[in-house]
Amino acid sequence: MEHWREWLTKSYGKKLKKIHAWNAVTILLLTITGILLYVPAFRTLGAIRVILKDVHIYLGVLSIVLILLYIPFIFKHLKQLKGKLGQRWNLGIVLFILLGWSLSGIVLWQLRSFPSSWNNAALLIHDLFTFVGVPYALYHSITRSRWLKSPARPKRVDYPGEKPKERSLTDLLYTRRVFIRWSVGLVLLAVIGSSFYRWLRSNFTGITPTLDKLVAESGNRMLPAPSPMADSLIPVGGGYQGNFRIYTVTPIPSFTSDNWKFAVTGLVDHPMALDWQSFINIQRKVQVSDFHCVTGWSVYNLTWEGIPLSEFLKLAGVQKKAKFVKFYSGDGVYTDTLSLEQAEMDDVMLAVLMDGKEIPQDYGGPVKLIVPKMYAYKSVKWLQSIELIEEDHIGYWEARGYDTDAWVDKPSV
Ligand SMILES: Nc1nc2c(c(=O)[nH]1)N[C@H]1C(S)=C(S)[C@@H](COP(=O)(O)O)O[C@H]1N2
Ligand SMILES: [Mo]
Repeated sequence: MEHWREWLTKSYGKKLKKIHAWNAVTILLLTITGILLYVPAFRTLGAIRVILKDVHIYLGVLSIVLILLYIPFIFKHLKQLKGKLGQRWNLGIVLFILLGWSLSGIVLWQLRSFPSSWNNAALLIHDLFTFVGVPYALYHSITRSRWLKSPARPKRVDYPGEKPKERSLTDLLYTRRVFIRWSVGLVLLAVIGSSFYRWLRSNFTGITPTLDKLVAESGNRMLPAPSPMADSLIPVGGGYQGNFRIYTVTPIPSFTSDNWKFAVTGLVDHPMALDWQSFINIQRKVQVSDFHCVTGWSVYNLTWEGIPLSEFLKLAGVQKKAKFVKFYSGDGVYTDTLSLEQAEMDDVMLAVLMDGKEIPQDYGGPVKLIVPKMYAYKSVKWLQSIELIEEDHIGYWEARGYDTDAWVDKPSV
């Protein structure tokens, strides 16, 4: 309350200054939390990530509040900047960037309230604005910081009849300033440019590694290779659209058909331990589905070929007591669970082929669990065993704050 009264009595100029200062701090904190969330190496931060995401969202809301606080001043501010073309441009660019960040941020925050086909566009815009906005903000704040501005440029006075000095202090200062501006610009370009380049490459297909290349470079050696069914070969989905971001919480494991085993254990009548050959001898099926990560990116129209989980459950003979299915990754760390009812959905699949090719090691091959109706943290990569259990198990990300409810679209009740 006190704050508001204080705010209302402030002069126009002081209010603007205050908004500017708050905005600067908010953007700085958003940048730091955003970078920590974006860089894959920091995924091992676990529970901290979930907190970071919340903090990032709160900061984003704060920055939207700041924009709203600024709106009443916009015309007065523009009038004040009359004739100052550079500053007007700056204001326009800043507002544009803030708007892009906010709108795409809201979609990412409320992912489920928007069509899932918006995910990628929102993330793309959010990333793009970050790659442009963060260097802009850094450049803006470094080149305008006080140590670059002072000592103020002394006014040049020309006396009639006197020759101006060859190189005055003013000139030196000026060149120093120009020099520093250029260096700041170049350093920013070098540091941010390389990740921007990588981001561009991975988002605008054509230059991204093709599936063939990924398969060829895969560290897995699974022999014999499963031969794709006709629908897989085409592939019926028409080829997947979008890009995976490679996520892992451990070093990426590799497998050969010699050391790979698949186990079905727990509350089943026939526990199973299969080698690769017996695994791929089981009848597979082909399905087309989308893959949605809860962080906002999606891959569409994937043609998966694999064994329906329900088929496996039938083979193993689920006992009455079993209520949940627990999935273990061959990385030794990642796990997740589905209720028995969810596990029996007909599109839950133990996939071995993607668009007719072996699933690359990076994407979770040789066997990746696919749960199309749920966010992809349910889709355990390098799946190596399943266990039928009575009590619920809390999965890797759920234990770190992810929603246990991973439905992409809430099932209608
Ligand atoms: N073993 C394991 N499986 C995992 C994960 C992981 O870190 N380790 N990440 C999950 C999440 S959050 C997503 S979005 C997808 C990502 O799959 P991709 O790396 O093939 O893009 O895998 C899921 N399965
Ligand atoms: Mo994810």
